[in-house]
Amino acid sequence: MTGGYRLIKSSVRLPCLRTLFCSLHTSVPSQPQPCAPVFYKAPAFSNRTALVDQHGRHSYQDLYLRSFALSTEITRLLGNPRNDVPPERVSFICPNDASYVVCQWAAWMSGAIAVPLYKNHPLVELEYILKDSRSALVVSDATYTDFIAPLAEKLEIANITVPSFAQHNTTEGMIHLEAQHFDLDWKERGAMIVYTSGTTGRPKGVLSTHQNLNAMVTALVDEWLWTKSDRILHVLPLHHVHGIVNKLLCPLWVGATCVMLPEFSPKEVWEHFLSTDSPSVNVFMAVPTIYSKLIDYYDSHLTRPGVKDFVKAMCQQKFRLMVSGSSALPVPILERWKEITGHILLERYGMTEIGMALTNPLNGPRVPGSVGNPLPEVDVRIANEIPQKEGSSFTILAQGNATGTEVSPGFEDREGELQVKGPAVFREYWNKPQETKEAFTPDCWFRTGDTAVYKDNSYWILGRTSVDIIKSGGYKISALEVERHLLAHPSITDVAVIGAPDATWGQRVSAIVKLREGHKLTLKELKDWGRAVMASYCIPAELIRVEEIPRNQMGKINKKQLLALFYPQ
Ligand code: MCA
Ligand code: AMP
Repeated sequence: MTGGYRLIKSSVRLPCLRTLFCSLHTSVPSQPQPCAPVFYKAPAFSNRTALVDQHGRHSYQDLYLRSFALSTEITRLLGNPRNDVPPERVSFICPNDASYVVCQWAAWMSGAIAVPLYKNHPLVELEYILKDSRSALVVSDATYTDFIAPLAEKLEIANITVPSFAQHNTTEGMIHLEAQHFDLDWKERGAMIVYTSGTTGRPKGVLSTHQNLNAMVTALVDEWLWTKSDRILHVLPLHHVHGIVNKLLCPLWVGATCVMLPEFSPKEVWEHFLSTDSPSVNVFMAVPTIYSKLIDYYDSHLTRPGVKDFVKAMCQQKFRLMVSGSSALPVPILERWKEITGHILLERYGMTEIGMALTNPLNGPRVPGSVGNPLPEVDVRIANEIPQKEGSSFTILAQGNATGTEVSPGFEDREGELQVKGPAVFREYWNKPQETKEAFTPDCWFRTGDTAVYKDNSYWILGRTSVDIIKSGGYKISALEVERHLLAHPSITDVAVIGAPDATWGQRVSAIVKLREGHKLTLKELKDWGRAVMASYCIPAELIRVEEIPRNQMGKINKKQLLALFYPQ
């Protein structure tokens, strides 16, 4: 079945959790299947704390049982999953708390593909994702029901409301596990669709299978030595791989604890870092912008002599690992963070389509500015495309895996496109066979679109091959997509969007616009207008008004020239 449900409003009543858990416990196969989802592991961790959020502590058992209760509601609507029927898409919208895990696990327990929606996206963006993914159902935490229900109704998509954890009450009851829920061929089954911007067209849904997720998680668990005594502080959005896989699925995989904040707040992060409560957080991961904002907060609040020493001592004593990724970590941020906390940030490189590919070592020297070497099971190469009459071929400059990299003779220190192969590489752009085909070389290497070089025994990311991809605060933003939105503004006749360099954000979205005759537009007016149509991080942070946007004879804009003109380095 692909969408088309009439709106069904219902509220999930949850059974007596302890009784349910006992009954489930015996029903789960003792031998987990290859690539089974993370919830298979939960019964083994039982009463351990899986998550701490604004509502309190949630054990693995709690999460498992609540997910199971929700999944029975989902399968009541969508039918039981089968190996011979493609999985439905279940979208969900939640705060950053335990309800997110419950929705994700429930979708998987129902054999569906989980499509996480971002709570701060405007409705038009959510509408695009619901339609593009052809979601059969949208599950909302009670906090978001009023927001999403009218959209679900308009699109004729069923909508279930899950009681929020804050108002959660349980009723007595008993559910028996349907054996077929656990008899699925998980390996090839679609698990998750995450939307990502590209150089052309609207955002694409990256479909990862359970095997892909399994590979992403196990590589990190093995490489960074996750154990169940770890406790990670989670501050990232939950519609991207960094927040979903690295910071949530990894701890849940090993029985560790995820301490989740509703959103990033420098003050609250520092409070956790400096708290003397036990058990304390010992792992942290973030995008460079977050480290930059934490440094700003430190500079304004924590630099008194005694406090400075306390900060350093606490960070050194408490943390075993602090990671940076999602965009290039400027060396000054790495150095300042080391000065403040005594920690050398571990920088790694990844992408929605492939999970993590390259990492500096957990133990061993971390090279500032470099992203280290391939993770286990990951093959990478640096290649240059040679266009042919038909198709193209590639010159291989360097190729490697976790055991080492070989540089082709004569190509030392030469830069090219980073390409990746391995079990974590996604299956397809959802419903976009042509885009999927174009994303791979004829010999099946995924083309990242990042320029890289291998030197001094390490990989270095030099930037994107396309100027139309902007990275701001760790978010990937399509300049062309922002231009498409801005051209719909009644005062704008022509526009070029570029990524202006920025010490805190990596890049800022800067819009160079030509206004209609007689029209005026301030940045504030543009931002206010933008909020209804774009995610907040896509809205231009700068507005430059020009008489004419320079174009060449072919009518093309040279964005590199525009950058040099407006943002000379
Ligand atoms: C917020 N604003 C931004 C961004 N975030 N502008 C540009 N870029 C951004 N990323 C704007 C807001 O609209 C607002 O504008 C102003 O900045 C302050 O907003 P606020 O919400 O207070 O900012 P914040 O809470 O400090 O957010 C900054 C942030 C956030 C925490 C760094 O952007 C964030 O969570 N980024 C992480 C993204 C991420 O997880 N990426 C992973 C994808 P105004 O004042 O005008 O209203 S990459 C990935 O997954 C791959 C696999 C990988 O390698 O990891
Ligand atoms: P996304 O497509 O949102 O998953 O973002 C993936 C992109 O983030 C990659 O293609 C890179 O351009 C960028 N990226 C991730 N980690 C790093 C890093 N450590 N250094 C430089 N760029 C990075």
